[in-house]
Amino acid sequence: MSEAPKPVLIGEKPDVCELDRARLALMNPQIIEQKREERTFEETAKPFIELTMREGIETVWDRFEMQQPPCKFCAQGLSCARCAMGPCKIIPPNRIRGVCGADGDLIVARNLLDMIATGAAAHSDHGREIALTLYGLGMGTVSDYVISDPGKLRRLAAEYGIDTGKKDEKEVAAELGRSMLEEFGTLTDSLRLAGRAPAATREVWKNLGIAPRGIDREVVEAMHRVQMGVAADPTNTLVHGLRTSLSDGWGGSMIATEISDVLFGTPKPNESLVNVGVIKPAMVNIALHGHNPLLSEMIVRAAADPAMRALAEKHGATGINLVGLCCTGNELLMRKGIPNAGNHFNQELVITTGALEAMVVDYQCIFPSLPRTASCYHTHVISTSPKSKIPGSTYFAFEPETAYATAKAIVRMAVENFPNRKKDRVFVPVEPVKVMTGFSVEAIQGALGGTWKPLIDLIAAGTIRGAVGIVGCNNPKVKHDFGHVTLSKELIKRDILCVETGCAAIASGKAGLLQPSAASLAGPGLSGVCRSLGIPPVLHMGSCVDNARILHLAAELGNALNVGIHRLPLAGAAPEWYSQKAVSIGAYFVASGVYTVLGVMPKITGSPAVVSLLTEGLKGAVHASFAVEPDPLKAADLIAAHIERKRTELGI
Ligand code: XCC
Ligand code: SF4
Repeated sequence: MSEAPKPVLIGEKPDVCELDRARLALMNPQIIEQKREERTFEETAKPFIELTMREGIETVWDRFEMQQPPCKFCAQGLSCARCAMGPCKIIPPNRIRGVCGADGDLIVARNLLDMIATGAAAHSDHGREIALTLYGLGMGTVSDYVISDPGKLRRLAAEYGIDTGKKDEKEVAAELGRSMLEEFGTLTDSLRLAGRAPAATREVWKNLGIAPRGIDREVVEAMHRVQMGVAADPTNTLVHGLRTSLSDGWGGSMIATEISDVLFGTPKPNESLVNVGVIKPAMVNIALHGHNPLLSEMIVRAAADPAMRALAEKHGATGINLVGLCCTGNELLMRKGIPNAGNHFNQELVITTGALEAMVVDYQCIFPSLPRTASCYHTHVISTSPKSKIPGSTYFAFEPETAYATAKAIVRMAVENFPNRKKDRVFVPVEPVKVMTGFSVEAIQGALGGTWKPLIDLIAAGTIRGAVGIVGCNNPKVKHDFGHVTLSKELIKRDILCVETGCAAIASGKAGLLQPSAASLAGPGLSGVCRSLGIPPVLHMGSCVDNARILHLAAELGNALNVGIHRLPLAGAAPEWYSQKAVSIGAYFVASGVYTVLGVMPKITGSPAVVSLLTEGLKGAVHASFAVEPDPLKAADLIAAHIERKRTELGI
């Protein structure tokens, strides 16, 4: 047995001193009450937000206030700091070009392409790590993971044209892993899973020249184009943005989703609990935050080890309680029914329970200031990705080859932290909410009896008017969860089925919309369908890479009807998006033919030309466009009107 993996402290442990906190603490109960109501729509988050204000524990909302007012040129996308001749800002009437000669339209377009490429890279690099693990498993260099869904492994291999006939599981895993990894830099100029899209949708891509040619290639080309002296035309620049996003949605993200199912199981409907109330004061609590299930699934296994349970008991705890956050939390919730402590803006609040022994993170959406927050308590922030070594955290290098040993060392560190808890600061005054999740494409089809016909019939009959993918984050520009919950409620009321992922899905969970009983909030058609199938009117389809499941579902419906995705009564929405990843998601929805409504204005208003391209011009190219509508009720109107238009065009 080799030695247990040793952690290192990254930089220094921060120590947020009493003085810092006293400076931030609010005294006036009226102001506290007012801010508490302004900051969140989630009732169960309010006591924690109130505590942070009383105790001067800095949160995302405080930092947002500190940043006000923002630079208005940057807010419009009119600033550029790409090269050393700048930084430049477009301030008419005199400063109308950057030093290089780029005008406002180009600067806005380049900035947007940069955002798409960043988001696509994040999703796809995550997908690469999953594919590498599958490959390693097949080749025998990785032994801590198993094939949990061998049927799906073989189905995917067949999709990749691999002859699986006499091959054993490992050989198939190696071949499929290699085929997928090759798609990151393929010479074939095509991606296999993009072949799932209906022929008419692929035809649109071909005609516009945006069929993705390789996963890394489109991102690299995007980076090339934003180098000074390459991109010069805003339209040409943004058309490549669409191509880049397609390489994420139908490439990197789809690989991440499909192979995570192969390794950890394809989700099936299951029940669990959400919100910060999932923290159990008598137990060792470990929060798993970030995105890649390679880490979180292994922690689940390590925490189930009887030796770890015994150690927890030795330290006076009744056991080990794992809870998820954000998207890795969604992965665990979907596949294992592991409770979820909340979405993006719950990440700091869960620390203020005073009962969190460790926050284990990999990457994406993790506030770099979490170690500061944790330093107000006994909580360890444990980072694990060489791509995201967070100053003030304890770092374990997590690799698939040594995954289990590392996961055990992490769990041990959390358990040994239990005695350091200050009992008088434990604060969990809320009860968790029940949720039903696990709606993979396979699970939805299964619930319908194995074919899409019942769903298509329901849509054709108008019992269900259409479906909307509600996705994305939290953003302090929107009251936490207000956009997600209000929009979801309004759409189900109009008999529009909601399929959700990411932080949007968790928001709906906290608001009780992921329970079969929420059918009572739906219109007469949708509620009847939900009651007969025993499902909620809002279906949780997973993490943000699992938006690939929404694409897959749309493709299945399009293929069943032999029409392009753009002809279906579907829409997308990202009411509280913040992340570059969300921009990539929005772009691949639109590029795939799905009208998408954003609740937060992207930084594009400095260019009327870019605004008009995205909201109008794209219709002529991909038969879909973006809209921006901060009011979720008005967004529901836009979406409902779009769905009705699509229905009329289809003659239903
Ligand atoms: Fe991040 Fe994925 Fe956004 Fe949530 S929804 S804030 S990207 S965790 Ni993905
Ligand atoms: Fe300025 Fe052009 Fe350099 Fe941007 S690329 S910083 S606009 S000179």
